[in-house]
Amino acid sequence: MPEAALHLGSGKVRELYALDDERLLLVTTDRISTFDVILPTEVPDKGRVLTGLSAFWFSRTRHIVPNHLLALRDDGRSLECRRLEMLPVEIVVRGYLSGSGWHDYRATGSVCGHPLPHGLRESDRLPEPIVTPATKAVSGHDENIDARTAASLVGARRWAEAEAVALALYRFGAAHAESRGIVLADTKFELGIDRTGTLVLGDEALTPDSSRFWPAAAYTPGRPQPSYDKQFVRDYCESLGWDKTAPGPDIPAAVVTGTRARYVEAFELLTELAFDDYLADPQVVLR
Ligand code: PZK
Repeated sequence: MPEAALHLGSGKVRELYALDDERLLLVTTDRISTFDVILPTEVPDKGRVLTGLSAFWFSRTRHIVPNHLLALRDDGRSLECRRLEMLPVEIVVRGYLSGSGWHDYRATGSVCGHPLPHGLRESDRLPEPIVTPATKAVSGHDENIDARTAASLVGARRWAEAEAVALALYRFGAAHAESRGIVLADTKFELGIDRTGTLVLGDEALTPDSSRFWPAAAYTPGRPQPSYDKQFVRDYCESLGWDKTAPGPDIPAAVVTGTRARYVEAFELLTELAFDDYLADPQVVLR
């Protein structure tokens, strides 16, 4: 990052900088979190896998919605982005019943105001994908809200537009992933508005950090599914009997290597590119 850039904020995994009044730099690190805790051990190339996947999807979904990507830097882990006015809601699309969706369904039979059929099991495919908005609560944990509440936060017309865009993005991503042996169970989008008032896709898109990717070959409803990327890390952490509060444990080299391989495998399946080609020329994902 040669030029002066003002650090705007840190996520668990990403760093955000201002380049100027109109441009941001979104840097994805090799940090990994599990059970909501950042671990002390990094996974080499994880940042470049996530950045490359995001850039890949941005380039292939422009027919659905414009996005904030201006440039992919040659480090492979940094995106120059247009600065947007971000909507104050996260937009999750769920095609399968998992995580907080499964939790809410078990308690109420509904998810974010969507009544669902009786008798669904954990990880079951839904009859149709549903849009489940959430707000960032002060606790740092997202809080599911219903469409009425989302519409009151962004306006009814804007909410209708955001819902339609998010559904179309999910359907596109899920169909592509399915053809490559990956179930896209759910995914989170962050949308913003540009200076002309146009709705624009921001943040990262359709990555394993913003989505649940499940290996299709192992899909078995009725229980939680193994995660495509983080399962080795989760299994190792579970084997320690760690209480899931910070600081997390160091991760052994073999678990790191296996996890890196899973990220690279997801990248290669979804992009149909060799990861080495991406390292040699990051722009390859945009073509
Ligand atoms: C924006 N975040 C999340 C927080 C991170 C990321 N295009 C944009 N315009 C204006 N703001 C944002 C974006 C994007 N993307 C994203 N916060 C603001 C965030 C902390 C670290 F890397």
